[in-house]
Order: sequence, then structure tokens, then C-alpha cells
Amino acid sequence: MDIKAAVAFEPGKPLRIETVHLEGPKAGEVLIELKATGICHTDEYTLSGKDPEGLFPCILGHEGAGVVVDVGPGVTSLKKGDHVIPLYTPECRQCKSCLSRKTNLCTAIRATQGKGLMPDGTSRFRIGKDPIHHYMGTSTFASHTVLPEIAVAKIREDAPFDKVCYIGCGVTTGIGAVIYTAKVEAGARVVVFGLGGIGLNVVQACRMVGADQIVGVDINPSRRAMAEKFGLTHFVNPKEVGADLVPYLVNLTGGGADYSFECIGNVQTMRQALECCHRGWGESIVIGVAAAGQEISTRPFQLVTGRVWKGSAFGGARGRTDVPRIVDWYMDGKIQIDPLITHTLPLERINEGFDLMHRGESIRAVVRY
Ligand code: NAD
Ligand code: AHE
Ligand code: ZN
Repeated sequence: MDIKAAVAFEPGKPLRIETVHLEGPKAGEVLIELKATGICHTDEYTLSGKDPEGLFPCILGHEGAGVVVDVGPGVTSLKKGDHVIPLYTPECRQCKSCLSRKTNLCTAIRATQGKGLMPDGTSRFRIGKDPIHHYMGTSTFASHTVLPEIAVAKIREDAPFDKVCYIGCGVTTGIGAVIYTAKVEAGARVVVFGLGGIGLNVVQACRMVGADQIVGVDINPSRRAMAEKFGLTHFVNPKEVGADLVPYLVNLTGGGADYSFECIGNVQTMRQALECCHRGWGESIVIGVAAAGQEISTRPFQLVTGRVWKGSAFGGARGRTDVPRIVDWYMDGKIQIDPLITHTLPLERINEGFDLMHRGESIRAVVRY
């Protein structure tokens, strides 16, 4: 079938709206009509050309929601008409990783996903004879996409697509990092680096679990007001504190943070996030994605003296199991999404969504199909 998509032809260049041919679902796969997609900083990262797995031309996007419109042979968990969220971290429930119960990083289709292909090694998108790569196994900057059923979460039908699409990445990543990865407990003191689309979800989850102190660090002062509405207790602008940011944060948290979260993707702030943690037990969770070639460093003494460095992908969430629950939390008013969706655009204006992100004006821009 012919579909409409925003295609990334070259790194650093605006996306172009094109008619693309999409092949239908094969065995174990479903065809999804997308209704909405968020624009995450990771889309911008790959578009910038700094992602070692970035392949061009491709259809970016990994924060979508839509409806199943066709199913391939052998699909058992989904049917036409189901409302769904595509998962860039699938949950096959059979691979070594899924069975370990120690990680959410299902390995069933990761190799082909990183090559911009479906699990059978083909691309289903093409313009004329030229194949277009898939992205993160999801390619949600398109009116339609094809996914294996293990990479699709079925959600309730009364949830609005243009809000819950954000659960496809940002909401789950931020909230999950707090509750599944760090397991922040009531009374904790937390420092959050970066108060954008991910960091604000970390903040709301810290409030949800009853953290006593939630300190936010951001160079954009306009983040403060929204963060305070989401539970922030202290805002710190590093431009005002200067080189003494780490001792400043250690002092502010009464000896160091119990938990810190890096939600920027900058290796200097990753170091600061670790080093502002409490001696003996403070845990720092890296969420931000740093460009190819970047490395983190610290004095090993920081770890010898009990600080812990951890990472979190998709918030440690198991998509098919946890995403429908997070949709329920939103529908039940336990978490907020609406104020974070600051802009809604049609697909034709998707590049404006990237411009708003560059200028620090949006938290999440959502494309509605
Ligand atoms: P965003 O652009 O919405 O937010 C980033 C925030 O960091 C902004 O508020 C910005 O002002 C602030 N900032 C930038 N440089 C700073 C500095 N030096 N000091 C303090 N603050 C600074 O981005 P986002 O969508 O929230 O994504 C954040 C990061 O998380 C990105 O690297 C993204 O790729 C990554 N990410 C990771 C996962 C995962 O599963 N691990 C999932 C989603 C996003
Ligand atoms: N190709 C990138 C990987 C970037 C990365 O770490 N992605 C996160 C999700 S970011 C969503 O906004 C992730 O899930 N990582 C686990 C995985 O298997 O990719 C690079 O830098 O190489
Ligand atoms: Zn993302």
C-alpha cells in the first residue's frame, strides 16, 4: 500500500514528506495505522548523524500510538481494531534476557532492528525501487508501519492517542527509571539532571513514590515552573553555580543524593550526577544517550566508596506488560501527561517540532495524523 511518511534522507537535513510504499505484514507481524507520535530527543540525536546505528534514508520515530488494521498469519495476541503502542524494546517472553527476569532488554529482534530491518532481514518501506530503512523497529513518523507482535503493547480503547503516544518512550523511560531501575523509596533525596521530556517524568515519579527532596538541574530557567508543578522542590541553574556544582548539590542534599538521574546525554553531567551522590550508597542512573565516541570517566574512588553507576533503557519497563498499566495510571489520574505536550502539529509540519526542541521551547511536540 502507499502511505505518507516523513523521510530522513541525510543527517542534519529536514525530513521530507513523501509517498512511500509499505509491504503488508508477514507471519507474526501486524500493520498499524498510526494516529499520533511524539518527537523525542533520540530522534534528533539519530537525525544529527551522531548515532552509530543511524542509517539513511530512514523513517524515524519511536513514540507512537495507533490501531491495528491488518494481521499476518500466526498472530495470536492482537486483532484488527486493537489500540496499540509500538515498542522499540520488545517483550518476547522467550529469549534469555526476558526469561532472566533481570532485564527488560529483550534480544529476540535487536540485531535486525539495529540494521534498520524487519526480523526477516528485509525493509518493508520503499520509494520506487529504493529501500528506506526502519528505525528502532518502530518508524512512527509514518501514517502506517509494520511491527512484529512481540513489539506491540495492546492498550485500552478510551485512551487518547495524542497523549498516550508519549508513553511509547518519554513517560515510560522517566517513570520506569524511578520505579523499576532505581526503585526510589519514600523519603529519598533525588537530583535530576535535565528537566526536558524525560527528566520531568523522573520528577513526577519521584513525587509519586514519596521522595522528600527533588532537586532539578537545568541550564534553561524556563523549565523551573513546569518542574515545580510536577513536584520539584529545588531548581539549580549550573550557569549560576559554576564550577562548584557538585559540592553545591552535596550540601543541598545534606551529604549527597540517594539517587540521581542524568536525562541530558552529556558525559560531563553524567560525571556530576554520579559524584553528587551520597558516599556509601548513592545511585546514579544514566538515561541520556551520548554521541558515538563519547566516554564517561570518574575517579574509581567514587565507586570504591559506595556510589553506584547504572543505566536504564525504556525505564527498565517490559513493554507488553508494563505499558498498558502506565496507560491506566494516566487514565486514572495518577500521572500527568497533558501539560507536557506543549505543541501538536500535523505531519506536514514535523520539522517545526524539531525546531521547537532545538530552541528549548517545547517539552514534547506531538504529530497527529
Ligand atoms: P530534552 O531536549 O527534552 O531535555 C533535555 C534537557 O536538558 C533540556 O531541558 C535542556 O535544557 C537540558 N540541558 C541540556 N544541556 C544541559 C546541561 N549541560 N546542564 C543541565 N541541563 C542541560 O530531551 P529528552 O527528550 O528529555 O531526552 C533526554 C535524553 O534522554 C536524551 O539524551 C535522549 O536521547 C535520552 N533518552 C534516553 C532514553 C533511554 O531509554 N535511555 C529514552 C528516551 C530518551
Ligand atoms: N543506537 C544508539 C542507541 C541509543 C540508545 O541507547 N537507545 C535507548 C533508547 S533511547 C529512546 O529514546 C535504548 O533503548 N537502548 C537500548 C538498545 O538496545 O538500544 C547508539 O547510541 O548506539
Ligand atoms: Zn525516545
